Amino acid sequence: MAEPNASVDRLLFCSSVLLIGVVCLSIATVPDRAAAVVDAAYQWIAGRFGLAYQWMTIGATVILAVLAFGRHGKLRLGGESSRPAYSTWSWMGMLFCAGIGAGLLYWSTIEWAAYLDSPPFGLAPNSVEAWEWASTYGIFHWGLSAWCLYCLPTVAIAVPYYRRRIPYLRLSTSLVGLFGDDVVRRPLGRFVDFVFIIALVGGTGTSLGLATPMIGACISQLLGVEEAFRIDLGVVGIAVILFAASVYVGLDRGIKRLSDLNVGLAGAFLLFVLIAGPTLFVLKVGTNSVGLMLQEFFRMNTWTDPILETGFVEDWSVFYWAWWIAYGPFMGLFVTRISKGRTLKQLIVGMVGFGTLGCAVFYVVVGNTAMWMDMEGLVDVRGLINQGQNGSAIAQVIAALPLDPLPLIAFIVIAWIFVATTYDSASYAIASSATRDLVEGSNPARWHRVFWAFALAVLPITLMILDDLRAVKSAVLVVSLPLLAIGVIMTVSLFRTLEVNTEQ
Ligand code: NM2
Repeated sequence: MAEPNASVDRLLFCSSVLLIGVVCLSIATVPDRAAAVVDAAYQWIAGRFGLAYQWMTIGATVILAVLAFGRHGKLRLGGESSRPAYSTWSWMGMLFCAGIGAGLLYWSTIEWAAYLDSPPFGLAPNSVEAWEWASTYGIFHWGLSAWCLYCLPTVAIAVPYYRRRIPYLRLSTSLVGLFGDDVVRRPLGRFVDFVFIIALVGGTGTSLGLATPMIGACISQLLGVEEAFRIDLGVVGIAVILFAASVYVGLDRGIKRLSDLNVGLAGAFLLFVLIAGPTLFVLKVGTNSVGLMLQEFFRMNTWTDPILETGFVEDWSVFYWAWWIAYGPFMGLFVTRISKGRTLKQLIVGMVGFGTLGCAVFYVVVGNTAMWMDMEGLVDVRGLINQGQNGSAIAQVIAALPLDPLPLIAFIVIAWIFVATTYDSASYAIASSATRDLVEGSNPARWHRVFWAFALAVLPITLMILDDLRAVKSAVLVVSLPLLAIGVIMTVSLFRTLEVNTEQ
């Protein structure tokens, strides 16, 4: 139920809507110039700030390890006597589905193929090492370090929210340790919340910008028709209806149910692919990749490619870290909302552990099956990727599974639900941030939640007009940049809050 006095924060609402409108209109009216600008922005940010993204990731991992296993690990959110509101299973499902969208389906199927021609560490393209690393690097990009980028803002928001009983669930809540409880109302706090909204619009823009052509290609494959922009528009339309309905219904009835369904369907799909596909090959390559990743974990985190400068780090690791960072505060708000009653250690270990595991399973099962199909000459995945036909590559891999067209139909449905479960919680989080005086346990107005569900679809549609993967990837790089600075301030603030609370 919406609080009677929970009114929309007009300044935040209008400035965000205005900025999104101006950006989308500019892209739509001069797409060629926009594509060039966006490309230049990517190069500039990745080139100059790439190292900062890498350090942010390393820093988040170290800090979370200290917090989980240090003396603060026992701190219980919501007070000693509070108990978790959701079962661990639902909690994990909800947080996984919120933070992971169809991007996982997209990249887990084809990321390895993109790495073969330009492998990491200066390895020879298509060499044995290049193949082994190709199926490993994706697991890293969706692994422990990445989940720490989700978990740090969660802890930074959850601790002051529950310990200091800050009545607002916003990114600016994380700053109260340094700037006082009323920072959420002051210009600094409102600016931070504005950055949050824009970051999330950009982050989700990349997600739907990738997912739509993928689902569109799967539908074309299913119906045996040419890929077309109108199919993609239909795909977005159905996705919007799904997540608008879910966020309209609300957190427990809509978002939770859809997440539970999503986990069940995705689990069944993975099991099917594992059994129906080349099981032994998948397990062997998977085991090999996990070992390689564990052994080279520090190397991957700190590899800056200073001598060869192949561009691998900027094109992939930095892009991914930026994408995770853009989603980070949103995950922070959402997971804070559902984590009352859990200790910090449970929160950190559960979120990072389960998230890493869930993503790794996708990469191992789906990615290695696709790799096997390419090796056996069943689907020319690498050829299609080199021609930029990523969506068709994914559709053909799924269509080549036994019992066609059932897996393809299941894949389309799962992809849609994955999109919906990310976007419904994203709309919810933005609406919460742009609402004044939203007290603990209450919800932003329905029309407001649904408005954001629709607004979130505008940028991806515009990006699709550009039809350029670089442009889609650039959205996250641009929007996540200010979050690097906010991330540092937020962390210092977190430690202040923890110290003060321990002294009391
Ligand atoms: N992350 C997890 O589409 C998606 O999967 C959304 C992407 C940030 C790389 C999340």
